[in-house]
Amino acid sequence: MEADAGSNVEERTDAGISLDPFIESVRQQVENQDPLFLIGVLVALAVVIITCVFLKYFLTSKTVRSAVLLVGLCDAGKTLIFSRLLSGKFKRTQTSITDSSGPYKAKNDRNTTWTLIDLPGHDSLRSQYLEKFKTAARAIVFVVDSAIFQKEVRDVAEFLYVLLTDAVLCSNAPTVLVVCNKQDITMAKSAKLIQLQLEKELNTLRVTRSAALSSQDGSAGGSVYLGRKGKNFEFSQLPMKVEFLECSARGVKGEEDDADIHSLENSLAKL
Ligand SMILES: Nc1nc2c(ncn2[C@@H]2O[C@H](COP(=O)(O)OP(=O)(O)O)[C@@H](O)[C@H]2O)c(=O)[nH]1
Ligand SMILES: [Mg+2]
Repeated sequence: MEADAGSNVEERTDAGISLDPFIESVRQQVENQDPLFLIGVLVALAVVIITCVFLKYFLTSKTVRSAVLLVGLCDAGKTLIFSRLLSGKFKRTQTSITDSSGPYKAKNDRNTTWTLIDLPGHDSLRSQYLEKFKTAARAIVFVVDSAIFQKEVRDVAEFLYVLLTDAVLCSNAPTVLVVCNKQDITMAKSAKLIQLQLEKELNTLRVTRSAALSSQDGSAGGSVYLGRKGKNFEFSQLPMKVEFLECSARGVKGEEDDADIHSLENSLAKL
């Protein structure tokens, strides 16, 4: 028994040496300090590093993110904001089942043009469209119906949670503009109040979600922890900039009136 074990060890060390003739020759050459060989190694290293830098540069510069996504629950006012931004007109909208897009000229000196994309808000279609456009997102306009926010706060927070913990969105960090729409309605909640309530709701959601995740054999599905561990959640802890704005896509005096979406236009001009 003991003899067997001994011969096993010998075989292993034998194999170890005979498997590494290359490493052995490298070691010998380094010891002999063959200058040509050292120069060769340095040149090879330099080539590899330069190639990596170039590859990274080309890959990132190719994907110029120029899409502005309009997302939010059904009836928040996405489609109306979409047509207001593009044409300034009021349009009677229908529930959108597919995405529509158009070029939007930002109101700044740089004459930047973003591709505005109106995503359908329906539950079943949401994730599918999000997957399609998230890599191109320069900014995300998250539209909230401020008039019935109290009733929808849970759903709004759940949708926002999906966006804010998405691995791709966290690494690209597009600006998130939370538009508190329908401010023309008297019952509408202010942007400040909506922000505070969402922070509270996301704080609880984060606890239940991460508990659910850890019970699923650790397969987190590429999603990122929301905010800082061990601290109450605040939007300022996120990798992306989150801004809260008040808007009324309808306009104070009804359908014929100009919309009050200046705060949104200003933020889009600064992207
Ligand atoms: N009072 C008021 N109604 C709005 C406002 N924005 C949108 N709406 C109305 O809300 C409804 C849903 O709007 P829509 O753009 O279709 O929402 P979407 O489902 O998010 O695309 C429509 O009847 C709009 O006229 C707003 O700022 N104020
Ligand atoms: Mg719509």
